[in-house]
Amino acid sequence: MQMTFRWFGPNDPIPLAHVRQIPGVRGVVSALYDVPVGDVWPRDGFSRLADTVDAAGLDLTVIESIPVHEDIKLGRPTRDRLIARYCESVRHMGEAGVGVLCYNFMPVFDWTRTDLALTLDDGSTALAYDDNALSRIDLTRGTGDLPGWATAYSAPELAALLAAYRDVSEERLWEHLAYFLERVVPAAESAGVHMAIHPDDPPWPIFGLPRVVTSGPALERVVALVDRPANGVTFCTGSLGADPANDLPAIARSLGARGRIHFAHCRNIHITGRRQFHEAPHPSALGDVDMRAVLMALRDTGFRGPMRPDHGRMIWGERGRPGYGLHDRALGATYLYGLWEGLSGSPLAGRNRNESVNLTGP
Ligand code: DNO
Repeated sequence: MQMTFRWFGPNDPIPLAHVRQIPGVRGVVSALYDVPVGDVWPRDGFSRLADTVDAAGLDLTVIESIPVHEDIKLGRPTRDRLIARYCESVRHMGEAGVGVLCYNFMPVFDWTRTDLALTLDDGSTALAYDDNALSRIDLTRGTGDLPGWATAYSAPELAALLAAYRDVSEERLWEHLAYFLERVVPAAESAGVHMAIHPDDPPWPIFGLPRVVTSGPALERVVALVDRPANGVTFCTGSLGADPANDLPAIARSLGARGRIHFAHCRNIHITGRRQFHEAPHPSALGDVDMRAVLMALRDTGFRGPMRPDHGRMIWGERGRPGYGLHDRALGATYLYGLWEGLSGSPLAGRNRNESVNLTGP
């Protein structure tokens, strides 16, 4: 296992120098933030990013994410050209030496929350979701700058997209995902890149849009669409864990045993009602995700990939990008690192990246 931390590039208020000081963190998860969706991500862009991260004493380990253009998810005729460009981007990241790509196949919206700063009992604030509150959001006004919505659409653009998805049933969306993977996975394989689909967050349809990557069986179906090691998943405890029907350790064991977990996002959540939850501190006892059981499953199945603490709360008066402050994520990283060390039964080697490391333990 390699502990990593997400960094939003030079505009991230958290400097890499601070990331470097988090105990155990050696890798960075990042992306190019200035490439329009659908364009090729240039090789030199990846190399520059890798050099910046390297200069800070860290490794660029994961690209999260190269967004999948809506035309691909909609199965429009333009998809062939867009998929060819996607393959080129994947080749470029491989050439720059980055081996894991986290991406998602959620129509229109990426991760979605209805409250960015719910105050918890201890005075910290956390991201929260409530299906009733979602139903009160008026999409006729566009997406505005609401949380998690990587692309902000104008009201007419959004209306057109939502209308286009009315013809896309869940089965159609599966077909479009298969079409995409049949073309991208071979390119990834030859570029030395592992594809790691991120589960839908939350794991149910929102705004009447189909969402299919929501459960263990769905993830099994994804990896079977193109049955190659390069076609794997991001195991996200917070996304999958929002549905109490998902048995996280069992899902991790099944996919992990076949070497299909290429990246782990670890985050705890507390379920407060039907389709209602808020994010919680990382330790098992403080939410509904049994983090210890999940990490045990990953460890038992020989997980060697990158892991990152996913969202954190805002604590100690920190202000910043919702879910992506420094303090609580750093605490999460340290907790996860210690938990892994405890489960491994021996100290984790590697004080810095130049020393030999054996993070999988005995
Ligand atoms: C949220 C993230 C997601 C993730 C994408 C991957 O914080 O986990 O936005 O990056 O869904 O494509």
